[in-house]
Amino acid sequence: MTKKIFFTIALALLLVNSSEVLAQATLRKSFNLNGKWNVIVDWYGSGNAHDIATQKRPVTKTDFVEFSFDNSQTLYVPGDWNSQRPELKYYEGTVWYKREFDFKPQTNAQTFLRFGAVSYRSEIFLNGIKLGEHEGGFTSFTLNAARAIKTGHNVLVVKVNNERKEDAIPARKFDWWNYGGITRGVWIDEKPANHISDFFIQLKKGSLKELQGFVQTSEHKKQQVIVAIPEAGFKKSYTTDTSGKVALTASVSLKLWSPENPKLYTVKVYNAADTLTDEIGFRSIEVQGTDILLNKKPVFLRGISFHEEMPQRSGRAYGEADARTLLTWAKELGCNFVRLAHYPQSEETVRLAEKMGLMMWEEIPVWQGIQFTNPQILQKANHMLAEMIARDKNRCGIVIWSLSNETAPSPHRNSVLKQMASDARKADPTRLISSAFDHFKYNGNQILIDDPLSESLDVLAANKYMGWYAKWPSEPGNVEWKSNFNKPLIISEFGAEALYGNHGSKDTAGLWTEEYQEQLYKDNINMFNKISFLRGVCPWILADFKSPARMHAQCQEGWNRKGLLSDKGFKKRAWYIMNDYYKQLEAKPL
Ligand code: GCB
Repeated sequence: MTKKIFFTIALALLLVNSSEVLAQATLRKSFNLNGKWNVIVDWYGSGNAHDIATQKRPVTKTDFVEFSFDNSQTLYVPGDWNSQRPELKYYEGTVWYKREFDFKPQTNAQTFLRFGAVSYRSEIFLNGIKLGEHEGGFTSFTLNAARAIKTGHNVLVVKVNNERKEDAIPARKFDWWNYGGITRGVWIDEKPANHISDFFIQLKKGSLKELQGFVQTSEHKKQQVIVAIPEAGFKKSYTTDTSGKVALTASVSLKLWSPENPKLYTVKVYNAADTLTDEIGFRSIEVQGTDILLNKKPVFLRGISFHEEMPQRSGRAYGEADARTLLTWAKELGCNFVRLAHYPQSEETVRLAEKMGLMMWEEIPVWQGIQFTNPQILQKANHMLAEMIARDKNRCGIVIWSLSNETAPSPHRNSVLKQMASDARKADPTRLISSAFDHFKYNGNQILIDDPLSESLDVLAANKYMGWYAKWPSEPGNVEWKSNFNKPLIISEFGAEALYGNHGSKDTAGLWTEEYQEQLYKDNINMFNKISFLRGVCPWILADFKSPARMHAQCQEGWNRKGLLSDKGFKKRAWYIMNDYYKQLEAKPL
């Protein structure tokens, strides 16, 4: 890569500001720009950014202006375009979005534009001025709008592109629908010039009393900041250094958050000009040998994975109502843990899961086929990781950050992921780090975990489809798992496809039937019961989900059928097997 290209990329990534992502709608008063936006579908990618962003109109008869929002079609924001208009169902390309709004900036305030997620690339123009670009379809980002916002009428134009590319994350091939669009909310945040631009407050790893974190102010000067948890009688003043940052340390006595008692406290962080208020829980999460300890007690993660998709609507899930549906299913299944697959999901999902007492695994979409030999990949992946941690670091429900899913060991892959593990630990020393593996060694009926990345992880995670993609080497109960590392293991995926209502034999003649899936769940549970270092299970997946990679004519038709629930939310037979297993686990804690 030439120096010039490197710096162009670095600049593009720097145009967005991850640290300001923290200030979500719940923390300060924001003005949302959700609702109907005008759109131009740019089928051949021939739209001219300048003309569209400035809304250039022809003045003379020979002025050549083709793309116009005047009388254009509309799409809802938040919303994927695929489920809103039939002709966009499979669309992969560019759509230009426009929203006009009236605005009166507060005196002495700084104005920021915040996007919950735009899939996958975006360029943002306010009143014809380009504010920045962003790459990555599932993380929040913020842009300083000060140089473009006006008192009165404003025009916001966003170019959105969701083409799959080799050097993207995820790359060209993935097993879910490539929903495009402004898929989460858009907000304007107003902040005093000297505001709290970021803060982190959690319990120190392994401690039930010591706080760890920091407060950062936007003005880089020495100043006083205060952290208060009124219900716990805690209030402490800190002095920042000349960069406006101070490390938080304090001893506190708090009721701990747990799935049984998901206690959240109102926390206030303020300086002379600004106050942020959040609901935050406190718990410790650590690993000791092969145990995962939550608040110092061994815990077994009874999990389920889901995509950010409402199967009954064949579209992305939005907002709290959809999150509640998905998470209520997870609770009904008997879960205390969810894997947010395969990317950071909405802030509403994360906040609600925590309130409902669900621990979370959150991951970035480093999913198979990633170009690890490409020197830009580490930078892109790390940027996504940083944005994920920036938004969710105060959510105690999140216990694991995951770096990747099913990446084949190789020198490049090992070094990129190792670096990411170390960067994630620096950004957040309080949580556990994992990565889902699918490469193992076999020896007779033995499955060995020897992936060299394991050294850098706290929790090992195996995606293993015994009975579906992998043949049983012996009776399920005789399969032996071994690990070269003294660390806890989560089976982060297993399962089989079954078309709801398709009945037949439970042996291989009955592939795609509920009975085959049900037997496969029984067999896998039989195997799990023999793994001494198993500390969590996470079936793939809560509900059938849409994937153009799945085209079996009778059984799939664009759906991955590994759901325990059908595309209409009906329970398949395997649901009840998993539900019984979780009830048994809950009845006899570790
Ligand atoms: C996997 C992937 C997941 C797929 C699943 C499947 O290993 O992690 O994204 O959807 O298998 O159904 O094959």
